[in-house]
Amino acid sequence: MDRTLMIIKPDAVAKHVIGEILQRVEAEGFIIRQLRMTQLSKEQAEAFYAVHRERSFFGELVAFMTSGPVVPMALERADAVPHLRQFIGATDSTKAAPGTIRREFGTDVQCNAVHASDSPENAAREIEFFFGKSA
Ligand code: 3AN
Repeated sequence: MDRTLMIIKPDAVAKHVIGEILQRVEAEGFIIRQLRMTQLSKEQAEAFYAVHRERSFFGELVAFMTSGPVVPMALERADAVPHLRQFIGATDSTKAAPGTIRREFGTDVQCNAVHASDSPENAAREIEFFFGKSA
């Protein structure tokens, strides 16, 4: 079994769809191993998204991710990283396939409801970021 990190972002938390998203994730066979609600500081959001530091949208991304609470979770499943990426859909919610979480619950390229790790290495780093080394 592999692990990945998913974050329910501030837009989806504000829309009160945490429960619906968790229901879909569990129905897809993911086991929730860790879960919490937290408010990211600017420093934490900048650290989490450090790989995007040079991107034009970095400031906006940090502002959005600190605009309200987020719900990070460690999920376990066979092929967890690629399976979750496929399941949530394309980055831009307007272009994500029908039925995917980003299409159903997101709005655009920034307010796209959820984050999912893009590699097993980043999944390990991101799970440690929110839940510590023992997770
Ligand atoms: P993904 O989350 O699908 O791996 P990335 O790694 O390209 O997408 O982008 C990281 C995050 O940055 C995305 N989840 C999205 O919220 C945000 N983002 C990407 N492109 C843009 C953009 N053009 N404008 C604003 N935010 C963006």
